[in-house]
This record gives sequence, structure tokens and C-alpha cells, in this order.
Amino acid sequence: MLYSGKTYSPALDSADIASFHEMIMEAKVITTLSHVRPDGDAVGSSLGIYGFLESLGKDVVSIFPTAIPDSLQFIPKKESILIFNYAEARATERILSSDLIICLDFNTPSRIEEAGEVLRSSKAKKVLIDHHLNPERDFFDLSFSFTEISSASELAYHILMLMPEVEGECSALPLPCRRALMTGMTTDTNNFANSVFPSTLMMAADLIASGVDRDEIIRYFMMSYRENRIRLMGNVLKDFLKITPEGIAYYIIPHAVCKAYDIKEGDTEGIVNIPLTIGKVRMCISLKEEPSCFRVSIRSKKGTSANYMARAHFSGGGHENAAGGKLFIGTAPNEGDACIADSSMAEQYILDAIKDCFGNGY
Ligand SMILES: [Mn+2]
Repeated sequence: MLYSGKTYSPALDSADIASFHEMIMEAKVITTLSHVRPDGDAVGSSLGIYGFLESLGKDVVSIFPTAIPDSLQFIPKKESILIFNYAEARATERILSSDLIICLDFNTPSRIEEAGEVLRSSKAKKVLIDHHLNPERDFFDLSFSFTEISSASELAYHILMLMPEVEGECSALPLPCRRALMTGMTTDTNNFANSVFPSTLMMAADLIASGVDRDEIIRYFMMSYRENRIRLMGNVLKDFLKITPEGIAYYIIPHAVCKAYDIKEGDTEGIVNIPLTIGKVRMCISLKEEPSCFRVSIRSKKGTSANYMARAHFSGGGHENAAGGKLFIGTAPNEGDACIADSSMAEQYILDAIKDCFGNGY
């Protein structure tokens, strides 16, 4: 007997899908917008939606608040991308003159810095496609927000599959669009290591069957790092990683070390996952020193909440087992100066945060 096939997808409301489609049809100028320091999911979900809209003949531009890392330069048409920080006037004008803005892979305008302020003052219809906890639903005209899903790219995929132009046949989407969605999902799951659901595997199966080359994606995005990144990883794991008796791993990467290894934006990503492979480690907290603050990245195993730690102590948040934030701690040389990040103060702060979380029966 032939396997009849079964589909898995998030519980998307058909009225929401219909209203999203109607917004697309009515809009002349459409913009996709994603988060600061865009990762694979931000770029993948944006270019996935972009590809679909372009195939409908829409005037569409993708905006990212800050630059896209070199490893993600799989952009179909560079002229259709705007980086807010580099082209602020044009990006502002675009956000303000759009009829429809599709926000991908972030949950509130506050997460995207100045671009968020412009977004708040835009009269465009705003649609959210996201998988983070605690979305600011009231801000959006329509929200597709699910946390039981691998990535914004996967959510975008399921939404696109329900568009009347696609009707569940993913090969109706242009190949670069399918490739972008597959890339976003693959990077956000850390190559199927976390947040994988039946719907995720179904998406992967359909995309591979439709001709998306997964090997090429892996080679391009997970096997083309610079040597310096790996050398830095070794240094961090050997010299900076500490593990508390509670099973919390943490490290602070000093700015001078990043400089010595000529580390670029995105190069330190992924190091935070490595200590989690140690049996006794339940959570890993990564701090990277920047001139006036520490960039914080937290990963945890099931049963320990990275999101709680990020929200309670690092002015951030994200997902239950993957979250981020910032820590402003240090001393100002003179009153009114920006403070200089101080590593020993930061270490004490981390230890207090761990004590606080675990002391409260967390
Ligand atoms: Mn994501």
C-alpha cells in the first residue's frame, strides 16, 4: 500500500490567511523588515517573502537595520535590499511610503532600534510573522506568531503554501525564495539540532523534493567560516569558559581578544552552543565585550529557561531555550561619559544572576 501522506503545519487561521492575501493584493508598495544584526532566519524569511511578492509583480524592498554578514550574501538582487544604518534617508522614506510592511523574525518595534521608531510612525498596514515569545500583538494589524515552530522562515513557508497562487505546491515559488526559506530554517535549528517539529521536517522534505540543494546550503553556510573564528573558539573554550556547580557555563570575550583575532560581526555566533554539549551543563551565558556594553547570548537545555534569564537580568528575551540581551555595566571615566564595559564587574553580575535565578527555585 502506498503511504497516503499526512501534512503537518501550524494552526493558521484561514481568515487570517485570506486577510493577509487581500492586504498583499491591495498594496502597491510593500516592504519586508527584519531585525538588527540579521541572522540566517532574518535574511531567509525576508527573502522568502520577497521572492513570492516579486513573482506577483509587486514593488517590494527588503530592509535590514544593520548589515548582512558575509556568510549570508545569497541575495538575489542587491538593489532590492536596503540597510537602514547605511541608507537611513532612503530606508526611512521607504518605510513611511509603504502600503504594507511585513515584519519578520522580531516581536516588537523596540527590538529594531531607530528603524522601529520609523516603523511606529508609518501609516502602512503591518503584518507580523514571528516565532519569539511575548509579541507586541496590538501594534500589528495582523499577527502570525507561533512559538512551537522552528523559525520565522518555516512560518513564512507555511503561510506562502496557503496563498491561492501556490495552493500547497511549493515549486510554484521561485527557487531563490525556496532556497532562502530552507537556509533560514536550517540555520535557526542549528542544522536540525533544536526546535525541530513534524512541520519542520515536512517543510524540509517538500523543499528538497522540489529541487532545493541542501548540501549546497550546508557547505555554503556551515562550512565556509574563516579560520580565525575557529581559532577564537578554541581560545574562548580553553581560557575563558567557566562552569558553576549549578551547571551554568559562562564566558566573557574581551574586546582585545576579538581584535587580536580580527573578529567580524557574526564570527562569535555559535560558540555559545558548544558548552551545552557537556552533560552537566544546563545553560550557557555568553558575554562579548563592546565599547559601552556586553552583548549577551544565552542557550539552555529543555527544563532550564534561557528566556527567563535574559528577561530577568539582561534586558532581553527571545525563545525558551535561546535568548539574548545586553548588559550595561562598568565605570564612566567622568560623570556623563558612557561607561566602559568592565569584565570583572560583569562576571560578578553573572554569578549574582545565577544565584538569583536558582535561589528562587528556578
Ligand atoms: Mn528566528
